[in-house]
Amino acid sequence: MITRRHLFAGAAAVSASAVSRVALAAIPEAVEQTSADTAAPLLPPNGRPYNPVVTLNGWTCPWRMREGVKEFHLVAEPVTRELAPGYTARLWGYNGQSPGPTIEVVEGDRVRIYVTNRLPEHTSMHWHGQRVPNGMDGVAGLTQPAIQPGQTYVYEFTARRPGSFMYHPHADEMTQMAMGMMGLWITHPKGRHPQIAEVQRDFCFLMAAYDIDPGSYRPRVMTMTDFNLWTWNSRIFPGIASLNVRQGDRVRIRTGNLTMTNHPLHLHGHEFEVTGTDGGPVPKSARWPEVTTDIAVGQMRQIEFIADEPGDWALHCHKSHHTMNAMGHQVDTLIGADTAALTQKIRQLVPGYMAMGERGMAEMGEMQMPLPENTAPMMGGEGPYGSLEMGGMFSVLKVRREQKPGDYSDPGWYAAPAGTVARLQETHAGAETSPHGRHHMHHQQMHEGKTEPAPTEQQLRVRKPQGHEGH
Ligand SMILES: [Cu+2]
Repeated sequence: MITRRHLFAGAAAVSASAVSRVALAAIPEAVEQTSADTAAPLLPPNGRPYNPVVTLNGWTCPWRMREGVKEFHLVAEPVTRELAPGYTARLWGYNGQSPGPTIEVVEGDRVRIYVTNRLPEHTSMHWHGQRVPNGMDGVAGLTQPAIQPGQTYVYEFTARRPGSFMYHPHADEMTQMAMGMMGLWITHPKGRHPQIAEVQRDFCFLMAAYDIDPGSYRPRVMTMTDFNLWTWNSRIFPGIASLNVRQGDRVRIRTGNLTMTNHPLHLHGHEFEVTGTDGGPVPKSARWPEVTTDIAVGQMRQIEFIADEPGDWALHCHKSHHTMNAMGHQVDTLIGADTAALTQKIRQLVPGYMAMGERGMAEMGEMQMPLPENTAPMMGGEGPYGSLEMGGMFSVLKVRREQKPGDYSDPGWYAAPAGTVARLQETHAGAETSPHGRHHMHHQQMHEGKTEPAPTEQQLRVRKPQGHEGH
């Protein structure tokens, strides 16, 4: 799905006569991606060797090696991004996608990046976290003039420090980041590095938030805090690719936060360490085990762990509103309210009206309510045991013994060995749904340390008047 195109081939804004043939040849062609699928890791065709990353629902930008310099071409432009199957947004991004392609280089590489502006307003490019000459820092007005529509600017520097970085505009930032303009930059270490481990799987994604009204396509850029779409690489669950690994792999996950709030990233089933930030590798003596690490606005974190527990393990933001999709936060809590009479009245005015959540919100996950065109259910995602009732910043780490080295394909759902899945406690027919029956079972187990046969209805009826704490 990667297509190549010549820079000025389709750009009517620039007249061919204004640019000499020599100048045209000097600019590498821009490579465009039209798919939101996770691309296979890009094995370096030249230059120093490295172990490439996998960008979730993204791809790595190919480069041209020219006289020892790695040349990339990024085109800032309006894009159509699939947020989840059947749900698209009109964003701004680079080379056909939001986020833009991941740039991967090696410590010590000389890098030249052409940035072409095809937006309706000016932009610039900032290389977040990197050591660069001041004039390459990309702050419009401070270190360079803004890149006007139709213009191409060239940035050139040496990637001095290995690590996980980002790129994003530093011009009308509020609009341009709210529209999805961002990308990852990975500088791999040159040879072995004392603080950077060799890993078998290296995943990366950026956190971005959007405010898109259900049924519409464009983000509201004035929103400051009340976003309704919490994305990883401009994807929402169940549209976010799973992280598929082989049991025993050392796994690295690099992520950066370009939203307006912090995200506590939580992994199930394993302990990890934060091995690096956008400031560089964390010394081994300064690492400690975690299962959740908070990622503040403008920060990057890289976490590492040994994936030694087979299964389907949730990886998600621990803010529960960030694992939901487009929802109205003005919805009143109706748990315990009898909404039937109200619903009847409103239905006379609005046919098909449904009151939300009188037993909690879980029913919303299962409900097949007609949705407006182009939106996602607030929460959903079918798993092997039913709806996950999740959305937003949620994915699954799939650890499999059979997963081949270098195979990133989705192995499907985990087939748990018999006897290892939480199960329904069989009770006497009818007792299962009785609060008195449940209470009685629990009480008996606590005292006798073993499971007794469920009490009969007759026994329950006899015992009930004597009472157990408040019944
Ligand atoms: Cu979050």
